[in-house]
Amino acid sequence: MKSSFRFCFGPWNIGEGADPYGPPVRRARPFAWKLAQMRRLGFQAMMFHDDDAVPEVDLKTSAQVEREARALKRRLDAEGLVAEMVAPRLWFSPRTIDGAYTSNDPKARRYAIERSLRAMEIAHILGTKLIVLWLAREGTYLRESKDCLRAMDLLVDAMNRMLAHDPSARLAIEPKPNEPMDLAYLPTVGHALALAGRTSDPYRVGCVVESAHAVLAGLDPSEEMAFAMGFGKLWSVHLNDQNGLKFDQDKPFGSANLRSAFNQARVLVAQNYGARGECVCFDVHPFRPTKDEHALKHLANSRKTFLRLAAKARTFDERRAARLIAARDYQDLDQMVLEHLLGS
Ligand code: GLO
Ligand code: MG
Repeated sequence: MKSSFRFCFGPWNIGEGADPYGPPVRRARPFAWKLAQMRRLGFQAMMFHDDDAVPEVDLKTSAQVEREARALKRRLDAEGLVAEMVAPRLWFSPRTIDGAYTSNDPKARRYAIERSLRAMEIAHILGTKLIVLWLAREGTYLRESKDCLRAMDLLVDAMNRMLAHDPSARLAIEPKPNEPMDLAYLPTVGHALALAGRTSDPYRVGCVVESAHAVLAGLDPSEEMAFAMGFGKLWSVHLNDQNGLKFDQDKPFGSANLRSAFNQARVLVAQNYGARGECVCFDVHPFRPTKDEHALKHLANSRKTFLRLAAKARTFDERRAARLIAARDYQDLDQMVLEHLLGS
């Protein structure tokens, strides 16, 4: 199916199925293989952690990092692909066990900022201005261990350093309420945008909304997207699904709640998402029992479901819906949505 959307995923979305209770269950695919699948699956862009782009980035000199990032850019160009964003992976290092920008240890905080500036260099070479900040360990297991007011100051300081480092870069905060931490500091779009307002250049600090993260916060993903759009700040989406308040499931888009997925597609279509170059990214993982030979289906299926739901959004009878709303006939409005999704 042809579409005007630019679709995107990250190398970590073709995973091997390890979880806290068991080892990998599928073979590890080299990066080149993942790259080669993209166009065939109808994807045009790739998301990168800094160390997806330059493995073991902490162990390399600036010159090495630059050389490897340039080589990757040539590979992307050759495949006709673009880099959507680069995200500093601040949560793997032994130095950030107790957090990165908000760690109580000044050495850890310094490392986090230096590493983020490096990630920005990589982004610059890969030709993207979007830096995604998923603040994985900026939170606590026990609230008494950190001071929230101070944590906000530290987050603002870190972002200001990044904004000053590259005046053309934009920071997209990816809010999430929990996992890996019990309690995260920026759990929702509202928190992220409020903090953006305290930075030195609020216009360059926005959001990426992940469906599952909104569900984990007890919120409606399409409303989180709309809220960010209301500020001109929905710069990316991580579409996926989540069956209630469980571990972070990253299910295929629409898998748990088709109606919620429809509402997400509907708000994106209605607001012409993508017209300013935004990508439709899927942050999805295969179910653990998935066999090797089926290990790309979650991506292809998420894309297919999104396109089907975008078409449903376009064919939704808005005039009839408006009449039912005017008559306050929400019973039939509800049924109209269900029948539209069920098809004839
Ligand atoms: C985890 C996040 C993660 C980020 C990725 C980019 O819950 O969704 O997948 O999107 O690391 O920063
Ligand atoms: Mg995500």
